[in-house]
Amino acid sequence: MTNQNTPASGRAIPPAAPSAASAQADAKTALGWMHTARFLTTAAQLHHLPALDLPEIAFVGRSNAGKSTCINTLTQQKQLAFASKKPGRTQHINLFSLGRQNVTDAVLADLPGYGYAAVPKEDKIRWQRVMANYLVTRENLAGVVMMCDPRLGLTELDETLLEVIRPRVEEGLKFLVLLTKADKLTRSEGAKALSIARLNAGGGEVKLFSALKRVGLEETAQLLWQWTHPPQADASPDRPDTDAPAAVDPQAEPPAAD
Ligand SMILES: Nc1nc2c(ncn2[C@@H]2O[C@H](COP(=O)(O)OP(=O)(O)OP(=O)(O)O)[C@@H](O)[C@H]2O)c(=O)[nH]1
Ligand SMILES: [Mg+2]
Repeated sequence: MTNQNTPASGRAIPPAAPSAASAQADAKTALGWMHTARFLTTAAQLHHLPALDLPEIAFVGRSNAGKSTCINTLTQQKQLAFASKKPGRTQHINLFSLGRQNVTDAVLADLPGYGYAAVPKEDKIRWQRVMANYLVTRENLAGVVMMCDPRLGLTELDETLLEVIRPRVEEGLKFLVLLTKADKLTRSEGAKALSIARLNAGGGEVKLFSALKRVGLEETAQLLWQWTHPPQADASPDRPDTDAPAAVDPQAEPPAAD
């Protein structure tokens, strides 16, 4: 992996000021943070969700797209979220806390998938309403990860969801499309799926992801860290941020003396 502190010349760039460093984490830090995930609560209805004052990241997408598997892979835990071959496995909103030493600093939300044909129509409509309400009203929602199987492309329900969250994205809600099960695509199919999804994602980020081959794992963990640890406006170089990962690159050569 390229190190952003070391340019091609091999000369080290001085570490960034702590305010910038607090939004960055190397892959190891980000994955370590994800691994702290633990079950918080489950809710069948929106009003059962606890009001939280912590950034929340929701995983949304069609049933069977791989949301629960993605959460298990990112958190490096086998059965934190329920994943199953049978679509419609996740039927509640499940929240997971993240943060070291039991100090929660962010929350992940595994949402039920939509578009599963075998679900009775009334249930489908009810869930679509719950989902839309969640995405519009959840005050601490900081980011949305939309999981999409590129072999199916963005479906009508995905498009509807994009419309629902568009106003919030314009106001700063973070948004990522993960093209799942990338292990089932050839390299050129993956590249094509990426460019199509980028056109449709309206400026949001798009990445390939495979739980099986661990594609996109580190970048996604780092992005979620960034979303939930924004730079602190009042941090200054003489007030070190003790939570920030060390901005020291062990491989960088010391700056040359002038
Ligand atoms: N090949 C492959 N299969 C995957 C991958 N991720 C998930 N799957 C499989 O896809 C199926 C559905 O995965 P889930 O994680 O349960 O999907 P979900 O989006 O949570 O589904 P719902 O809870 O029904 O909304 C399971 O059989 C997983 O093993 C992947 O990266 N590669
Ligand atoms: Mg699920």
